[in-house]
Amino acid sequence: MSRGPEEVPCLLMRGGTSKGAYFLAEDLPADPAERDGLLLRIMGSPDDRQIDGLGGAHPLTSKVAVISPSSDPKADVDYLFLQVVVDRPEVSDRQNCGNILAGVGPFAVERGLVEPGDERTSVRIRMVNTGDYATATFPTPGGRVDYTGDAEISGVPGTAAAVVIEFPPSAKPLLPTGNVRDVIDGVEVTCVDNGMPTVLIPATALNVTGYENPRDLEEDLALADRLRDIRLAAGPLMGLGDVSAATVPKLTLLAAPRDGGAVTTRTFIPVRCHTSIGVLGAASVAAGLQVEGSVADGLTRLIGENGQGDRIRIEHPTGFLDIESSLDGGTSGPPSARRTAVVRTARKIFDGIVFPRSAETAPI
Ligand code: NQM
Repeated sequence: MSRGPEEVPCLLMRGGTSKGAYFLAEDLPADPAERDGLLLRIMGSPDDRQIDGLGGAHPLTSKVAVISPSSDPKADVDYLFLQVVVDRPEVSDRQNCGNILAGVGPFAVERGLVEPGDERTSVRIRMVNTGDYATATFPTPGGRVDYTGDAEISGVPGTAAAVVIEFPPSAKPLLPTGNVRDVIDGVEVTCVDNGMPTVLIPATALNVTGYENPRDLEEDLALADRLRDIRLAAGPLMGLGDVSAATVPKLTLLAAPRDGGAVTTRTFIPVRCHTSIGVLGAASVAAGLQVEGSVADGLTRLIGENGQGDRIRIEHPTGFLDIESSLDGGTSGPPSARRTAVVRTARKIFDGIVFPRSAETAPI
């Protein structure tokens, strides 16, 4: 069947607790501005409801993965993550996404970029946004991706096949400001980056408990002002420059755990409050909890104390996310991540051709 110039092959997938449109890079324009314009029209942005596109009217369901064979000998595929802003005509490549990452390995097998194993397949992924790497391993009995299984993740109903993701240590500093604590806008924070630049803030420092539901927190306009000011000031301190149009750094409010985990979190991404927590966001929180003297001191019940080994359970609004995380250093030099791993699930929802809204009639 011949296709029109703007009819694009697309796989719609749930990756962890997010949902996104997955594309082969060769099916999108090579020019980033042209590509982003097309993606806005595919996802239905800008529009609060994204009614005319694939997007789900929330940052967690307005995501895109662009995947191609990798020329890097350390990787099988390159994964570029793009956040399509719901209500503004913006597409950002300034953050990575560890939830959408969960679908990248299965997508690579579905599209023939990686030869599947008979039982399981491991796909080595270069995450283009950050230059970091990940390896995803998932079941492929008989050479086909099997999405069914008994792994359960908070925030997704039912069970599915486990996608085990391992992150080798990043070359970037874990504490991007060089400090264990910084005072920003009068508040003591810890800025950490274990895959996602994140500002850790004790919830009570911003006059909330940290146990509120995300909607109530989003409606707190005084809180929104404080978070915006802290974020804008944290960006340059973390080496990210002007972050006024970026979706990083994220801001995570911390409170003492209530359900057997290491800490309770409410994460702003960066305006909407996450209904759970991002994977790399959780990896950054887990690392931050282990840094001696961080603002998490006194709020966390850490591993070892509850026999979890290096598994750190991060509580969030809809349950918990377990991260395997351990650090090196700390006493002799700056701390760095030794190992980070997580179990996610993913599911192929729809494979087909997406028809973008026409450039003539789109509101951009
Ligand atoms: O931190 C949301 C998500 C994410 C990102 C966000 C993510 C991560 O839950 O790795 O997964 O922080 O914008 O999909």
